[in-house]
Amino acid sequence: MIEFAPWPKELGQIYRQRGYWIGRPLCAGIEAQASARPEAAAIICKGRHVSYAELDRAATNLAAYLSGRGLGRGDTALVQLPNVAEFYIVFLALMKLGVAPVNALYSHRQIELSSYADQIQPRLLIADRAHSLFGDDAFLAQLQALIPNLSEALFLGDEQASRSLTHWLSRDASPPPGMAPTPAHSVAFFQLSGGSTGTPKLIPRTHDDYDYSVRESVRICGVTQQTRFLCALPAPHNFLLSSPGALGVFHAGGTVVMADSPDPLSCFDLIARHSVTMAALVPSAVGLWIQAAETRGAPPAPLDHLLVGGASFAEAQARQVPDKLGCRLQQVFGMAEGLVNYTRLDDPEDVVFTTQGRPISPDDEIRILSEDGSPVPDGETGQLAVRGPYTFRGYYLAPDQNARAFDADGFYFSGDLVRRTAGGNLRVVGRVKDQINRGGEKIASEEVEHLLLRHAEIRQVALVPMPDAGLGEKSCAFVVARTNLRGVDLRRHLTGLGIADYKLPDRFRFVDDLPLTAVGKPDKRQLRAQLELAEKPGA
Ligand code: J2J
Repeated sequence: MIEFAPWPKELGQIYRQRGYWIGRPLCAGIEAQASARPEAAAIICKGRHVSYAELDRAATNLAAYLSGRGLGRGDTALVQLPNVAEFYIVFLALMKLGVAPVNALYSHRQIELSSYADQIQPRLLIADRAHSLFGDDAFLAQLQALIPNLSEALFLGDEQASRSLTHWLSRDASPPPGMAPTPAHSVAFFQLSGGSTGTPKLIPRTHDDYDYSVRESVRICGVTQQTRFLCALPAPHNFLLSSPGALGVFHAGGTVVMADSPDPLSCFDLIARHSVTMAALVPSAVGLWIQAAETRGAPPAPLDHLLVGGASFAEAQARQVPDKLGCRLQQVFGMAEGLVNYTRLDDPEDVVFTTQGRPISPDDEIRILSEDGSPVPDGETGQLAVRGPYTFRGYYLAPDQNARAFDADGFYFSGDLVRRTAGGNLRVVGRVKDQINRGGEKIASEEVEHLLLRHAEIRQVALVPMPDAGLGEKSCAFVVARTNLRGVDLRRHLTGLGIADYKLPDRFRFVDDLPLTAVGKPDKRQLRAQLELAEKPGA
């Protein structure tokens, strides 16, 4: 069994009694649809329709192959696929087998993948030959040198049948004999943390807890068999997977329509072509859609429901959604660690436009705390702490980080600053975590700073958010260098180490020294203030 920090027994009992944890593995919902409505379309990907029966069949084929190779319950896998149907087929196959994957983002590169692999010690890698890291086997060999366990590798687009993912998905095989259902209280997969630490942390999610968040999201977002959901952000992201995401759509028997990116022109075309009814976007993409709607007209009519979350959403922009995009708005404030809040479909306009909603579960226990740890009254700002039936209890193998992120009662501190309205809805007003939210993509400042400090000529560095009209925030690195350096040298340094592009600082500022706090750390508040001042019109 994969190790994880469990919920206390008494709480687990309550969550079962109240029908939250129903002992169902994450593959069960899709399997039920495959028997009830085999011909219904589960996925539309680049014009290709994949029915529920085909989805289930292909996943079973892969599970059977992998089982024959000795993989099974308790093993782990590193998966990196783009937004294609195979992403869900692989996920379902691994859920059937009881193999827990990390689903890396397609933008991740050597640093991220090596770190994930190092943490989970996978036996299996599934990746894409079209990705720059996997055009040949050099990086695979590096991973294998790091992870002696890594014995199996399958690739989308491999020419050799034995290593081709497509080959094993399409080769008819019977379900592996003796494949007992995976215990639902075990780890189903690892979700990615946005993080605020030097190495990207992993979040073990159990079948029980994740399935509950998906089922409730389906109910709260009104997902049905008729739903056609546009997945235009990275498929592994928690928002797109479970809020209500593709798993929610599969649970309800609807259809997921895959897009490569939230680019409005291609998305509007997909909406028209496949009668998409629901989409999920980050605020920066909503901005692009509104601009496109102003010049070319609103998205096609079937779209009637837009979920927006992942980053701060300005009220003024929220108010534009119904008029400009011709659809209902539902705000989502969630996190891969667990807690998800939604505005409800029958909420008054004011709640929908000015808040990020309220928790999924009556047993999501929320505390909003002042700096001294005492609860703040409604309407006042404090740090969000939470525990509940689908909020994790610890990062994977990260005792030091866990000691900081949780209190003695098992409440997780998300690092968000929130206010609760009198009606019980939350407003996200800021954050205390050392993170940059670049259009919904999270950057842990410390991770980038550590990598920059590997440059011999850098003495000190501080990465801070700077306001950006399009993305909400971009990143700026303040650098104290020993010699004359240019931004391009440092970008090259980082790209050479192999980090995802979105983590590359958007701007470098070379300074003689950094302002320090009383305890001698870089004073990021002051640095942010400098940037905010510089961005003000007329400054
Ligand atoms: C402000 N900040 C927000 C919002 C998330 C659904 C939706 C989003 C995520 C997600 C998710 C925000 N307004 N509406 O997992 O299931 C910031 C907060 C939060 C962090 C979590 C889901 N919605 N945020 O964004 O794990 O700072 O999950 O703690 O990527 O995003 O990031 P992540």
